[in-house]
Amino acid sequence: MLNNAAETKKFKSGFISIIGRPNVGKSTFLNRVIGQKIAIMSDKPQTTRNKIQGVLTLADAQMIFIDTPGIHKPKHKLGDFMMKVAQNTLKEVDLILFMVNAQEGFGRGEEFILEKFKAIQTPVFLVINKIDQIHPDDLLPIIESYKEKYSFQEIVPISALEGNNVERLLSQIKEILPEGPQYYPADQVTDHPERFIITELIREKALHLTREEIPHSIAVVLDKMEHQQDKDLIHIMATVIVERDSQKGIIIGKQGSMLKEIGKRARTDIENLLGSKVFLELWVKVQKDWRNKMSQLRDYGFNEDEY
Ligand SMILES: Nc1nc2c(ncn2[C@@H]2O[C@H](COP(=O)(O)OP(=O)(O)OP(=O)(O)O)[C@@H](O)[C@H]2O)c(=O)[nH]1
Ligand SMILES: [Mg+2]
Repeated sequence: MLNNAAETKKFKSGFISIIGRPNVGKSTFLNRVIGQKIAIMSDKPQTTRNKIQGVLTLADAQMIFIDTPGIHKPKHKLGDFMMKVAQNTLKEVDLILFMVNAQEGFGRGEEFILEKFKAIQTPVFLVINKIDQIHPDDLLPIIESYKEKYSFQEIVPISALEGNNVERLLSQIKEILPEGPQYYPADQVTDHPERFIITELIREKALHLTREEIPHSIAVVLDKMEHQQDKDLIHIMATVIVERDSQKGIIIGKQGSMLKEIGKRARTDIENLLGSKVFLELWVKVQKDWRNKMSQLRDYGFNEDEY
């Protein structure tokens, strides 16, 4: 039997949870690593609601990243749910990436998260993101201040947006992963079905185009997805759920202009995702107080049992 280098080098794999306060850039990092948009991003806090796995397969390793909702103090049932999702992933992973924003100092939010780490054995890397936004001289003091707070296995400054140092972080991650199997086929980049990503892309456009009061009041449901062979396109029908009539008005916009713009932008992303022409039909519906009603949350894909 041949015993060449390739045979002696064992395959490594593992689960890596990305944890941090809202808006620090967790989803941006995930998309950058995967090289494809699987998690929506926005400048509004609490963009990510569900746990999203992104899979990176290399010749000698597979890394399964888990993007989580930003950790914060819950104000309503949806917030509770999001916190639970973030915390439950901590225990069972091989590595935690604790992401912070280089522009913001250490605060109560960070302290709250570090407290959670003390109860678990999982190694933690501190990832200082958005270094493109600070002067290089300011980096060392940030690193020093975090060193005192917790014994991180590594401290890695990056820019998820511009890609600085991301490769280095990946090789450090590979370093500490255990030997393990290839859990997913090499061409699979996420565990989430296309249907979920489609509704998320629509939600993202609504987030981007509307102001503060809207973002957390919406959910998107996919009503129909059908391949129309004769026209060689995919017909998608989806409903945007809001909490109040006034919000419905905002989402629809003047003579339907807002909804049209949301649809136009979402369609471009969905076409990229599916690699096909898409006809997107959007509807808007008011469902009062949906965020506090657990049964409705389930209808909209927030399934606690999965976590
Ligand atoms: N300048 C800069 N902006 C970044 C970087 N990474 C992310 N951002 C921006 O920060 C904002 C938040 O990014 P997200 O990836 O949605 O943040 P998140 O941590 O997933 O947020 P939640 O899902 O709400 O917890 C977006 O506007 C991003 O474009 C970075 O490295 N540099
Ligand atoms: Mg996110």
